[in-house]
Amino acid sequence: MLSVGGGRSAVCRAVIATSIVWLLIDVVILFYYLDPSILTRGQRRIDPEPLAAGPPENPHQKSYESHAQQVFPVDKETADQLRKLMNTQAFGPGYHGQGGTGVTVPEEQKSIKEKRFLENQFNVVASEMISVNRTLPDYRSEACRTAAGNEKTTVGLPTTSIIIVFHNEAWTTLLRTLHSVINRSPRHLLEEIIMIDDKSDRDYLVKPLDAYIKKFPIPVHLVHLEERSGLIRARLTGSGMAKGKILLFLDAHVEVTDGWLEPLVHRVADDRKRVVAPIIDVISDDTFEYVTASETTWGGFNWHLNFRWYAVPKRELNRRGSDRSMPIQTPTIAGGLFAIDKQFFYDIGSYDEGMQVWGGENLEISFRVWMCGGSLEIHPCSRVGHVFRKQTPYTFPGGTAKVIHHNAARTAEVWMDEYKAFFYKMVPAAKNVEAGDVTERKKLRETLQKDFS
Ligand SMILES: [Mn+2]
Repeated sequence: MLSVGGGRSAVCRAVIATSIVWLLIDVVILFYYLDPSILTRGQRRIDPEPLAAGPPENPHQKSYESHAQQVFPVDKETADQLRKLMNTQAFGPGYHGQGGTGVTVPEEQKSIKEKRFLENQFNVVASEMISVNRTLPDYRSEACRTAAGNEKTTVGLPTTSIIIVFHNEAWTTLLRTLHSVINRSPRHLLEEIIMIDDKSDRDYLVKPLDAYIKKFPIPVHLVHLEERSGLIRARLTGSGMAKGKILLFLDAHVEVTDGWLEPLVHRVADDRKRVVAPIIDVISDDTFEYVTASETTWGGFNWHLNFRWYAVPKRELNRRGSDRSMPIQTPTIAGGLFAIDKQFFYDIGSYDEGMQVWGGENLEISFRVWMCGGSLEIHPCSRVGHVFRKQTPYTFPGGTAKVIHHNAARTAEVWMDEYKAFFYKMVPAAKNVEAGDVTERKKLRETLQKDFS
């Protein structure tokens, strides 16, 4: 028995050592491709060589073992999971999608593609074919590039905490979000990235992700919520932890582009009552092609209290003049991505915690910002691509309509005075939905003493 046990443990040790070495090699390859020169502006590193087909044999397994455990202290199961994930994940050049191009999944993978589309309501197979470090062109207008060149230095500007909430996000889209932020943001403007896992039930988002984020060259914090909390409470958990002066909320399937962060930080730093969003470009949910959106679109809403994009009217274009680098003042923001001064965020009542899950909170904060003496802007010099989906992959407890009506009714009850009648006229079903207790929010409005007009 003893000798059998000893043999087994020797085999175990060998298996563990081999896994760790493979893992270490993967990590080395990964961070080789992660751009270290984040302080150099305007230079995009061109990846020099395609990925090697596989790691070479390593005769020094022993010495690597302790090193690997220091660099990447994970148990064997996590190491195995990570190795599998990294095999599905593209890092360098030689992969599809470089320069923001789209990919077509080969015919023989069509059925897998269609099946896996349901995982996140976008083409996961295409996402896996594209490098998490893929290159993107500089989409900024000439005016923006000139403005960036003339702008006073970014040294001395406040730091930003980026807050990303996710639930069952795909591994590659989540990583591409992180890699693009780290590759394309000046290090001295980034305080940290805070990730809030709104109780995902996918294993890879727990230990493997915990291990992976430790290797980034900036602090990345990851909190796994114990209960499904919804976007609002999850974001509030993130903002409560933030050490930066500016909060920047980001979606979990985005890619930021060159120079995206500086204009947002400048505007908020110049006036802490400005809430500033980038232009949200479109990453195709099918091919992952990066498609630029119009620079003259702003956020509005209809009387169903749905957020809508509209063409910027003449009066705002006239106010802005011919300068294409000047921010547009927008009635509402899409809510997925925006920067806000942390203190101002709390001064105006952060978010309405009576709202559920997701949806409608962007109109509530938009109304509140304008009514409390702030303003909302879309900055045409900051561009972030977002995977727009045709339908949500998530389930809403009690039904989507009920949640959306509940949230919208709270906005109407607290902030819209007699205009709320338009909403109830358009959405009669909302009358039968319990809006819940809005006393606190009404009190907040009274304190802030403003009117909806
Ligand atoms: Mn999204």
